[in-house]
Amino acid sequence: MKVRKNTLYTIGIVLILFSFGFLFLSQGESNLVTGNSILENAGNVQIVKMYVENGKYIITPSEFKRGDIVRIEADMSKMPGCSKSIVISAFNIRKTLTNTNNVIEFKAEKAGTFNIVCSMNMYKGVFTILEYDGSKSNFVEQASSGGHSCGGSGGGCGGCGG
Ligand SMILES: [Cu+2]
Repeated sequence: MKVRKNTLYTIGIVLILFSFGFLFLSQGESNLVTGNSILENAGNVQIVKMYVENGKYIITPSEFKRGDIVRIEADMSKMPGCSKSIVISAFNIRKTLTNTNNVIEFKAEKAGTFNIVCSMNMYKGVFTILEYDGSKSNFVEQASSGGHSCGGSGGGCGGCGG
């Protein structure tokens, strides 16, 4: 009788331990789900592809939604010369892309049409951030007048590759 009772206790304790184990496991899973919703709170991540063609930054898609996290991934095989040196002044971004660091991320915290240029203002492109409701803002950032233009008399930073 006494042995049987102990065996039952042992089985009981093992079962309880297992239950705790499962509780911890399921807790871990629900934490993962929580992690996802934290990302959602930070903003939807919009993946954007970018390369240079005829002296221009081609950005696909070129329209994002306000509040999104914009993640620009550059195709470095199509980023000639100083086009790698990116300036998005509206979002205080200055970054020189490399083969091992070809991503620019920022939060689309204001709506409008904005410029992306190379550090010498040679290569140019635009992108648009739509309002929260998907409508288009009237704001258009004025292009800087400085620097060279591609196809003109030529700049001193590696030329405008096609
Ligand atoms: Cu340049």
